[in-house]
Amino acid sequence: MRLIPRPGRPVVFTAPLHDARTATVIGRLLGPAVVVCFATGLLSHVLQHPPGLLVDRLPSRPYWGYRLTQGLHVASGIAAVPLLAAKLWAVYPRLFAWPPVRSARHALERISVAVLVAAALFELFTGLLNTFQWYPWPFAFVPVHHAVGWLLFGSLLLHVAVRWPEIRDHYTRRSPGTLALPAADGPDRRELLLGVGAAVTAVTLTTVGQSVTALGPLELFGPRSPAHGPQGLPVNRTAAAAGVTREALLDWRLTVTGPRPYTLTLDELRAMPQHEVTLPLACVEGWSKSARWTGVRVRDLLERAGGGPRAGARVVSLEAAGAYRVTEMGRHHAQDPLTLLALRINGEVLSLDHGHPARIIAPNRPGVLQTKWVGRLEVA
Ligand SMILES: Nc1nc2c(c(=O)[nH]1)N[C@H]1C(S)=C(S)[C@@H](COP(=O)(O)O)O[C@H]1N2
Ligand SMILES: [Mo]
Repeated sequence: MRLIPRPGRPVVFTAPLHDARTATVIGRLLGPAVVVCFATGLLSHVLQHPPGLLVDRLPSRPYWGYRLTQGLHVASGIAAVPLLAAKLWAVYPRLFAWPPVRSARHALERISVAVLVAAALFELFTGLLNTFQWYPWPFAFVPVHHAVGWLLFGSLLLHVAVRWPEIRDHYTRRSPGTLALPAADGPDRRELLLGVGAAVTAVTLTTVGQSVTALGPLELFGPRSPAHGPQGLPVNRTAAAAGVTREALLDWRLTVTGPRPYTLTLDELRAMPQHEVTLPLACVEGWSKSARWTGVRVRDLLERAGGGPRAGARVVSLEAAGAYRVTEMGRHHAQDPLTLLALRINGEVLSLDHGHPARIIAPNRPGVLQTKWVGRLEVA
């Protein structure tokens, strides 16, 4: 790249890699990554905070659905990091465009690009730190990450609309850049794109093992390797962090409320028909891991309390406080034969950190809703 500085004048960039074609080629990869990330993020948000009307409509199948979509959310976000870096590098000379504002339309366009860039940087930064459970900011992660996601998506749509002529020319190969610079497709750009491709492949392969078990051995940077943790599964919130102690569980009873409320001791629960399911725990933060769970079907517990065949449930944890102490379970999940109040994991009694004495495990459900240390089930 050649810089031609002139006193009192803007810097001029003449390298072909900073042309519209490079920006478009990278945008063609970055755009879909952002769209996949946005769509899967929105889905995750709806599953975690379903609007009242939706609770009973959320499907419990395919059982691996959330593992796939949340794995895609985190993987597309991670892949977008090198893509965004390359894109910003390709277009940053435009920051120095002269004159900085040519017209009202131009000013608006520059503002919209500023919003787009800021929102994209913010989403990737906060999302990435969230996968490490690191929150060095004064706001709540979930609502802000969600709101800025909409801002990012909206400004992306606007950007594509404004830039449509260049994008269309790129596809129809009538790009003025290509005509004016016949060498623009030379090794320069190819090398840049190969480099970007290699970076995307590297960050994906070294992190995706956190949700794709077969690629686990390649996982270097996934923040919480699914391979580690007691009983073959990582722990997100420990019993100590949740304030749940062994003493508090000494006279534990499961309370089930409904038309015919009852309570059960752990021995009574163990005496009920036990079922075994293999289901993944898929954390919103990107890791997931399958385990063998044994316990009592939630629908059997609800039915015994007088819940009909369409009953949903409310699950209440013993944990004193915390965003996920109480969760709603729609009827498709509550009635699914795979949904258990699990007492055992991989053949062992649940450890305290995994939710002893009883926890929820349900198909196609975010990890945050797989409530641990369950104390009460309510027919809803
Ligand atoms: N009561 C309660 N249950 C909870 C949580 C919690 O904070 N409190 N964390 C959830 C989250 S975020 C995840 S990913 C899973 C993790 O389960 P594990 O620690 O057994 O792997 O438990 C869920 N169950
Ligand atoms: Mo989680």
